[in-house]
Amino acid sequence: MTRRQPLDRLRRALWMALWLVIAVALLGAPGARADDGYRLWLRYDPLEHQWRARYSAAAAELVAASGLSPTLQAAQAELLRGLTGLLGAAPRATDDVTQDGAILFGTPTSSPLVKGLALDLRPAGREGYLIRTLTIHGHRATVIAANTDVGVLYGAFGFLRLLQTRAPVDHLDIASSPRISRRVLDHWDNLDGSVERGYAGDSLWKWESLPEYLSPRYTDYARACASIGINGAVLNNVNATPFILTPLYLHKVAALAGVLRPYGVRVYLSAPFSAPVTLGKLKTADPLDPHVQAWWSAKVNEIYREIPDFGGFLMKANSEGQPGPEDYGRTQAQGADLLARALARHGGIVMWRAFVYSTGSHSEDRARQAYDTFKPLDGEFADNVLVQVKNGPIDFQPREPFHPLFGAMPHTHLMLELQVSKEYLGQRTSFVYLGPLFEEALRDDTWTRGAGSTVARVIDGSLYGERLTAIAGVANTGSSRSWCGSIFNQANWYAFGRLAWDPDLSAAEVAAEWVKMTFTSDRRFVAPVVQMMLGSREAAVDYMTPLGLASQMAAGTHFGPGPWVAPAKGMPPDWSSTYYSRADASGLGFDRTASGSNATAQYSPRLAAQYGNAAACPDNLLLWFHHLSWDYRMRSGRTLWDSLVLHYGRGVDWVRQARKTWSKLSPYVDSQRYRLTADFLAVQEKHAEWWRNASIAYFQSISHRPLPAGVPAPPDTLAHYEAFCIPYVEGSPGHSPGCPPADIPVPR
Ligand code: GCW
Repeated sequence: MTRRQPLDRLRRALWMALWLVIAVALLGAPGARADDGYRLWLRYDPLEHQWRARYSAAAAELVAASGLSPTLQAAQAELLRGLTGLLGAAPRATDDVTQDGAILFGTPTSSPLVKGLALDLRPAGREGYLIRTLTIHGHRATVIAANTDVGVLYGAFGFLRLLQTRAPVDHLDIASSPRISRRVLDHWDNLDGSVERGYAGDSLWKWESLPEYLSPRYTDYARACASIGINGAVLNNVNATPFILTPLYLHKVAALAGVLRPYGVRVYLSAPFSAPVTLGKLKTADPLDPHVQAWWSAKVNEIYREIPDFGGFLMKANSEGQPGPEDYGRTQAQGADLLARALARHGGIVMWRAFVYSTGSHSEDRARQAYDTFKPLDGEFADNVLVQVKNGPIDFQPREPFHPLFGAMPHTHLMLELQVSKEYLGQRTSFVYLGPLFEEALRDDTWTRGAGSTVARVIDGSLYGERLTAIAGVANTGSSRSWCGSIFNQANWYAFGRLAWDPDLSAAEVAAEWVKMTFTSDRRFVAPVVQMMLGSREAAVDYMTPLGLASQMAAGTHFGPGPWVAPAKGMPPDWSSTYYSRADASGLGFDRTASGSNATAQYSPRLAAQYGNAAACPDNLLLWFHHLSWDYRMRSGRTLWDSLVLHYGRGVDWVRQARKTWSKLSPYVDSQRYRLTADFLAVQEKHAEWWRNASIAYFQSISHRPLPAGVPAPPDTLAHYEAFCIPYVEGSPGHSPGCPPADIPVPR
């Protein structure tokens, strides 16, 4: 025994301690790491050991032909990046299958190996893909094949998703293709860098530094879109300025189009209908005027010289002060036709919004207006026009019935517009997963051709045999590091893309996918978080606008309650809350039955009968269609008043419970994303309480009914809630109209 032994032991112990520290730092609890959410669901962090071992055998080499197109290069880069990250080692790059576990990707045109397989690629269609496990040269290979390069790119993302969600990949036989051909994000981004109803910072597009500077964010945006199959982006706000059509901006647009193109994302623009006057210096923008027609035609030709695959225009006309064909006594169809003709020879399309309502008339029911305007025009829209219809007849409320135009225009291409950005659902901070709302909107049955005439089947073209099909989501992206202002808002972007690709997916499966890709596949995290996500939208309905109420938000900002907002001088009555609630001594709700506005008659006879009869109308749409006495007996046996009050409380309770659930989940998530979500849930609890208290205080001042036993009274007076307001809200330009300029009470 020498004297060195104790020293060696000490040295060994020190080394071990050091290794332990390094190991903990590298592999340690996720809570120790910080993550700003920038990578969205495309994180590609190393999988758990057992999954890495399992998948590595299927990802030994990546086989690529030479001379790949930019799109196939993007697919290759994504596969390399994903596999290297998830599995901890890069697959060998080869040009032939040389061992088991090869991944071969391509089209029959791009890859002789894929061609040699003589696969039946018909199920892949124009944009879809096959993923199959096959034997090539005696080796087991995964083949990602498609008819088009973009199909391969979608297939690459599809394959990575299998790994990210820990699905078996040993015997794959997948065929996937999108049901809807145009899957578009509508950016309400202004050229000054602000975003209308944007709650995630400034615009993604940095116009001032384009076309020279192409931010890496543009590429990451395109990757994210491609990963969920989004293939179009309207770059600017529907409340458009003509500048977007100037040569200066068209250069910039072309530069962005160049970045998005390899990822299959086409660029579209919004344009003001009056552009021939404001930009072209013509005397009129009348769609029947030959000079106007020539102006648009020349402008469109100019656009296609810059952007050969330009998608077309999204138009908001004669809506909320925007110019339109009605200014010249022309119909919406004549307006759309003007642009459609200019675009047709280039293969471009027009997405013509049905969000049209004339302001000012007191007697009209706003919910009827789009139908009344558009239904008579069925069959008059050109073949390259889609009428873009919001999911509900008013405006992206927490809950609305489906828009009666769906199913009502069999000779018109109809597309669906959803709002991803949560203007009326708590904006940046509230934890509200929109999957259930989108699912509901798609699955609603219009009954126009018997059972199963769902909105999804109207817009995917299967009900009326249309070829031009589309769906749009108002984007929730911005310059915020997390893209969407919060981690959980990312799920809404994801869900929009996934449901646009396949409207039959369920909100639950999409949520589970997203959670696994974004956080972890640990069941102890996935199960409670998916459950939270699935309950979150109904909770928001409960504490904001239960039982079919709508548009009770603060004026202008749409953040926070404002049920007392009455028609203001110079403002259209339907920009108030009382117009919608119709709360009075006799009861609550908007009578849209035959005895009221008769909006129920815009639905198929079966639904008209159901909605028109309070006893048959679903509870969650009751006050949308009926004005009922405060003492009306609900199916539950409770009075309407008691029921209303309990819904508000239920919403608040949900948020409290969600906070508790989340507080136990810190071991499974990095500290930064954990904290942000926890803090935002705290904001939401306050927000929900504010909604509950203000709404109960207001409606009680009209119902004069006592609160149900055991329900706490709002802590403040109605006057307090009415006076409290938030003067500035992200995404809402200017000072909130509901706020007095001075003497603003301090928030509690
Ligand atoms: O929901 C309303 C919004 C407006 C928006 C409009 C629309 C872009 O409050 O900000 O304008 O809808 O959809 O055109």
